[in-house]
Amino acid sequence: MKITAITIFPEYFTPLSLSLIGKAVSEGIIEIAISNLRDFASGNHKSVDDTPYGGGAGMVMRPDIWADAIDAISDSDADPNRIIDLIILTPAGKRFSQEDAKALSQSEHLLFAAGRYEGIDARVGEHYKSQPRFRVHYFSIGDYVLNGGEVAAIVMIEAIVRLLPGVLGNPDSLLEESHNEIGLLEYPVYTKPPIWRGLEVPAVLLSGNHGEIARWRQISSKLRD
Ligand code: 6GU
Repeated sequence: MKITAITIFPEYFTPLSLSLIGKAVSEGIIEIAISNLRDFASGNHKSVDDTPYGGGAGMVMRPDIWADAIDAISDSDADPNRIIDLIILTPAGKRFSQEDAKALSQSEHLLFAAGRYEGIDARVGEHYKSQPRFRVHYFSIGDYVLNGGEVAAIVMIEAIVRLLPGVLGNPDSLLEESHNEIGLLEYPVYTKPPIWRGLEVPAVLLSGNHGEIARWRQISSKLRD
């Protein structure tokens, strides 16, 4: 899977070289490229935004600069036939869910457009919707406002990449997650010591009775707040 992000703050994406995602990169399971939108701006100020038509506060990111950046990625794609899933991060987008992560984990090329300010000119998404090589998605990660799409893109990338074969150290973790219905949180977990600061591990977990343990976990995962 290829993952590209376009941003004016490439440094935001440095955590992707850590831990399991960094390992997935070095093992060739995924390839990550970060593109600096500013590289496609012109003039002394390299400005990427302008005032909104119709007035109002804040600035809007220019469609021409975004399209130059997106076209450069699509033109230089190692495989010119693969579909690009263009993901526009916006608090107005669809709330990103585990189901979306599963669907997007089938993609060959994810392109994250991380806007800042009041967002990206709406014609960018409209234009790429009419391009046969592109599928356009609008996603939000929750009902709060972030300063830009970068952190949201990282959240989505982590949720998607851990579903790819070979990324998780213990793939059984995925099986256990999928047994739990969506909205059902996992059960509380314990390890040694058996008594810590006066708090005991539930006795059933030390019983060795696998049926009882499974039942206890089922009930506890529903009760947890
Ligand atoms: Cl995708 N972008 C911004 N700016 N804020 C958000 C978000 C995205 N998702 C939740 N809040």
